[in-house]
Amino acid sequence: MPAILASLLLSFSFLTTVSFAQTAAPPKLFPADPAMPAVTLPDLLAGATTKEQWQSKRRGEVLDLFRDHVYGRVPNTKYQQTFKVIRENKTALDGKATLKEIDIIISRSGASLTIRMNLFTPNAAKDPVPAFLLICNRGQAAADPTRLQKAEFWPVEEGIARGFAMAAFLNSDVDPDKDDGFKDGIHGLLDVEPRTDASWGTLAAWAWGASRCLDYLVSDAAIARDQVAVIGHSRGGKTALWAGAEDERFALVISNNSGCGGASLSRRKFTGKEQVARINRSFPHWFNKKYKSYGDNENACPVDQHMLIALMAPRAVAVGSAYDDKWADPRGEFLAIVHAMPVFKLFGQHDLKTTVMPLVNNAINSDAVHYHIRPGKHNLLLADWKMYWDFANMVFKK
Ligand code: GTR
Repeated sequence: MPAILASLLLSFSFLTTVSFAQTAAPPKLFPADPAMPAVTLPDLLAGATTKEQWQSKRRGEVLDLFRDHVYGRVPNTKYQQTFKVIRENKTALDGKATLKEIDIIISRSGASLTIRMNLFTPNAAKDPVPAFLLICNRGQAAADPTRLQKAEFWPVEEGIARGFAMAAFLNSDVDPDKDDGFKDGIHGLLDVEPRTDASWGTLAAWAWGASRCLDYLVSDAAIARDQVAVIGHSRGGKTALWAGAEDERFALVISNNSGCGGASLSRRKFTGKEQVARINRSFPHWFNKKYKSYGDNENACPVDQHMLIALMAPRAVAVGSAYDDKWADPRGEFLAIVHAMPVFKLFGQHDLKTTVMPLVNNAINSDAVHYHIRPGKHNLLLADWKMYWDFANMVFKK
């Protein structure tokens, strides 16, 4: 039976059983929903009542639906992959870290593409450490390995101080963020067969790139290979979710302010939030061709984004919203988690125990699921990272 979003109606009640860490900021609730049509979500479980049924059947069906209707399929083209450590500095960050600059080279038929990944690991660590891989959609300045430019977008110094490895790559290395008919980037290298309605778009290409970085990370002795998190903001957050869906080696998947086509439920339609028609107009290359048919026709799509969150189970997933980021629909991001919980529960994990958003500046954590909303604008800030690091410590039992 389709799940009705009753919670849309009671989003303002005070029945909070939420456990949160109160901060100095005055308690503030996210405002009530604007008027919108009733929302009925597609059925997530489709009769699956055990984790075995989910894993052996329903998970694959849902993954295929997302491939065919939203993000697209990676071609089966054969390629070679090599890693080259271009530079290594064992005394980076005043001796606190080792920096490796790694080229991940993908080649086919004499042509190649290089993804540069920068990786800082803490020198104080005796054992392999959890790693955070940032999909950086803001260019080199936001993920600067020289640390001459220190952006909150990639707070390496703080991450290292907390004992994490911090890695980043530029999405543009994998596929430039432009609508060029899929001629450049990895599409130019691997799209050998004619493209179809289901062929991969640019978000899927970036997600694939994250997996190539993971191929390296799991081979590095400084990294705990079963504790790698993938994190992205906005278009990078959409990408992180799809990377986590496609590649179950990611132990923690973090979507920051990912909005439409990311964590936010597409069927929640109101003026002031980005919707499927608009995102396809603005960014025609991000999704597959089929997804275009769901602009102003969301109910015809066999999936909604709660099903994407559910694909992470039983691994950990974190979603962060910003109060002023109405365009991304923070409540839609929260409700996607709420409606993904039935799958986490199949694995014996605890429920969120609420359908009410936490107060601003607060987080809700269950065994494998985290949500927070912070004040301010659309951005990935140190405040967000701190929430994700705290959650990672819970998940990885540090
Ligand atoms: C916005 C876009 C979003 C989001 C964001 C970003 O303009 O509407 O879907 O991806 O850009 O990546 O910064």
